[in-house]
Amino acid sequence: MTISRKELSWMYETMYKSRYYEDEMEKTYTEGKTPVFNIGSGTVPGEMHLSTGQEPAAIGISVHLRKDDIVASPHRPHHHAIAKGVDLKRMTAEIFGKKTGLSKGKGGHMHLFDPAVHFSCSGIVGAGLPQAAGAALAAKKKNKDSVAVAYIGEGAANTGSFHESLNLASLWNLPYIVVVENNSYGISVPKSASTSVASNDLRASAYGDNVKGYYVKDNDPIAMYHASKEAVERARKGEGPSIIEIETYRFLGHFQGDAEGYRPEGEVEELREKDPIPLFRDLLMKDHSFKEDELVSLEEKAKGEVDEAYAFARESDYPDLEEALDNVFI
Ligand SMILES: Cc1ncc(C[n+]2csc(CCOP(=O)(O)OP(=O)(O)O)c2C)c(N)n1
Ligand SMILES: [Mg+2]
Repeated sequence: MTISRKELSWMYETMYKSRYYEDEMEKTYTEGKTPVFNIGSGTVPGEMHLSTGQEPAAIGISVHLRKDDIVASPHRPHHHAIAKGVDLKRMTAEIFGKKTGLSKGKGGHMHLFDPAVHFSCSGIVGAGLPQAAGAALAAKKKNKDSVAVAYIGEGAANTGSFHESLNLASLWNLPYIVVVENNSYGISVPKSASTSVASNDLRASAYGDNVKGYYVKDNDPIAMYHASKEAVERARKGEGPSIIEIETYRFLGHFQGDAEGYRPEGEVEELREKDPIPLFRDLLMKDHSFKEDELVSLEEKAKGEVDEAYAFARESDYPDLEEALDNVFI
């Protein structure tokens, strides 16, 4: 099964865009928070969970998704949002707390919501699982062939909502896909200390014959493409839910400011040697006849879009004090 040149271009450009976005966010986040770290101050107030290194998980499935497919993402959402086509300017403004943001600056980085592309995320671990299952049920009841994807971390696979959602998704044969990003840690807890199975795709067999499990190793965007293609096609044809676990790498801390005392020495350096973006770039040149200037122009396009989004967020106004209690539950 070959991947078209158009798909490969999109995958490279989107992975690059996501990485450049996160690199910019990493720098921007420290503005106004030094010399004494105050989480509520600076250009980007609040907690920050970056997805640097985890790009293949989002890009490998999103290449198969349509605008009307539904995505529910957790607290580490930027790569998923970028891959789903969330409005980058309004997303960045939201993260900066500006009034031009997706939710007028009141949601922040863990609560991005863009109904135009059916994207949402939540800071509550496991919350997206039943939400996406509900969206899958709605699609089925409306006789649409759209699919719903819940992205979770491997830590969230041990929450009750994983079991409840997959049980009903199987029983009702929903177009539902759970992507488990195994980045080896839930905050500081290694997977080996939290999870009884070797990988979460093995749990598929617990929910019935219509649930299929896929395991993607080595943070490989091409393997993620193939597993996801099959899972999305199965879901669209009404053949049932899937669980895809991808072995991925978190290059940074759980959150920005994490001292990472739980990491074995040299781990991050080792992971960075397997950075999926330069590896994918080399592969495109070696096996798919991409030329250097073609890749540079995709990179420039991606950077331009991200730079524009950050400029838009910086130039936007903060909400007025009088708006503080509008559109919130009190
Ligand atoms: C219901 C709930 N419990 C606990 C937390 C605190 N918390 C935030 S992230 C996290 C760990 C998540 O680990 P994982 O699912 O592997 O995702 P990762 O951070 O590795 O992407 C926890 C326990 C929370 N936000 N929500
Ligand atoms: Mg994790």
